[in-house]
Amino acid sequence: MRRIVLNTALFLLPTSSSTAIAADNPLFGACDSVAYLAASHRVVCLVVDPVDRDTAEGECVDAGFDGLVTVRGPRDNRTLVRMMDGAGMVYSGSGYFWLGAAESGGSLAWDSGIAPRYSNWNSGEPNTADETGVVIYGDTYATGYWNDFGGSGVTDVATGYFCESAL
Ligand SMILES: [Ca+2]
Repeated sequence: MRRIVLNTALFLLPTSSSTAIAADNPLFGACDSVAYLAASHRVVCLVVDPVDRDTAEGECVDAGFDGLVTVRGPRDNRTLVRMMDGAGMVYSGSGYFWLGAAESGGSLAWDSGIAPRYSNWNSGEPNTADETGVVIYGDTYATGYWNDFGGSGVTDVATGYFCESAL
C-alpha cells in the first residue's frame, strides 16, 4: 500500500486549460498519471497500487481528493484510457482500476451522487450479484470497458485506482 501526498496548491491551478497536466508535476506525489477534465473542472489521478476498493477510496480521500472517479461520459472514459496508456498500463495482462461506482442488479450508483447517464460495460458484464464494485480495464483484452468486481467490504484487489477532485 502506498500513501499519496498531494499538495493543496494543486487547487490553485488554472481551470481554463483543457490540456492534460504534466504527469511529472511534483505536486502530484504518487500519481502515475494526472489529467484535467475541463468540462467538469475536475482533476483525475491514476495510482497504480494493488488495493481493494475501500482502501483505494480511503487513500484518495486521505490525499485530499473527493474520492474515486466518476465517469460522466465517453470523453471521461477516453481520458482514463489515455491515462492508463500514458502510465504503461495498456497491454495484455495489465489489469484493471477502480472507479467510484457501486453496481447492483445492473444499475450504477456513482459515489459522487451524479446521476448515471453513461456506462461502458464489457461484453457479458455486469455478471455477478456479489460483485458490487466497478473497474475499468487497461488490459488489451477489453481496454476501456468496465467490469463489476469486488466492492465495498470485499478484499478483491484491483491493479490500482482513479481519484478525482473538483477544482
Ligand atoms: Ca464481473
